[in-house]
Amino acid sequence: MPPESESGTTPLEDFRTIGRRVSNWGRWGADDERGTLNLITPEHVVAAAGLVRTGRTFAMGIPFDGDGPQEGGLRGNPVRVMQATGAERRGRPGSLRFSDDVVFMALQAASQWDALAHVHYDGLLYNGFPSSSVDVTGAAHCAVTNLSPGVAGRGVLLDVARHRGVEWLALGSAIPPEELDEVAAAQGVEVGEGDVLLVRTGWRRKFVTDKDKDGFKAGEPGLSVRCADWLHRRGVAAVGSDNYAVEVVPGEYDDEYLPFHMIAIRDMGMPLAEILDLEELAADCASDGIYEFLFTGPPLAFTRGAGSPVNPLALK
Ligand code: UVW
Repeated sequence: MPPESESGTTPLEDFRTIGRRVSNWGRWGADDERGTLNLITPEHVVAAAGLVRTGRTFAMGIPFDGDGPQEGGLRGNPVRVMQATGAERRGRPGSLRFSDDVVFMALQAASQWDALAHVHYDGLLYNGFPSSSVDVTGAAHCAVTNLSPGVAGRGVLLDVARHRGVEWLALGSAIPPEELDEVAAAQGVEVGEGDVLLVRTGWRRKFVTDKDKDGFKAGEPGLSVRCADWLHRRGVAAVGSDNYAVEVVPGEYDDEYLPFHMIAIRDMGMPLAEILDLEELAADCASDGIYEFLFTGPPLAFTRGAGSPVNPLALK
């Protein structure tokens, strides 16, 4: 029997109630800062490596350039400039010329991991660390370096947009857990312990089609908070999506912004991967009917970082 909040037949519970039910605090020790990544065992990685059969490889990071969806504000698109082009001699002897570049960007500017330090509420981070452990110098606890050596294991794509027969879901369209089951059954794939779940809403396709930066960030389709129980019961290790926050926006509570973030990151200890490009992978999965693969997504080891750019790969 699913908990009522997962069944969709009763009013939504307070997000804190859901968070308490799916909490992983203490599960891997009082000092744990890796959260649900602990669910990816060496055996899972070995099994996931066996999913590579053809060598087809799909990069899911979007281009890190000025054409991304995050114009202006705190997280404008990455700005990259050359500080050497090879035209200069640079005082070195001989024939060598070299080019170098410099980049200015928020760690959350494009495809990214949210570290467990990214979100907190009621004064506490994942596993009960005080929110004061994040200050202007960065995160003393739950920093992105705790995702090292990286996220590698079985990936599963649930292509919700294709299942609904649309190019992209509408802004504000919530994906309930029952639909995740439906899509998985239709695709002939199961989501299990230690998996990295990728959910395709088509929101990246919409952006690539209409190039509407304001529209990309005005809201989005995504997971309902009711999916938290579903993910917890299956032991999913991490979730990624082609939208900017994984979850539906506007959300399901009038007075809480990004409630799934609070439950997933702070209560479950689950890193989220955002602004992914799942288009080529999804087309390939639709053509061969195989929705599982080896997923790798190492973060960059930004000391005390609350997130990291990422270019995850799916290998089939
Ligand atoms: C916030 O905007 C707080 O988070 P994210 O980038 O993870 O959606």
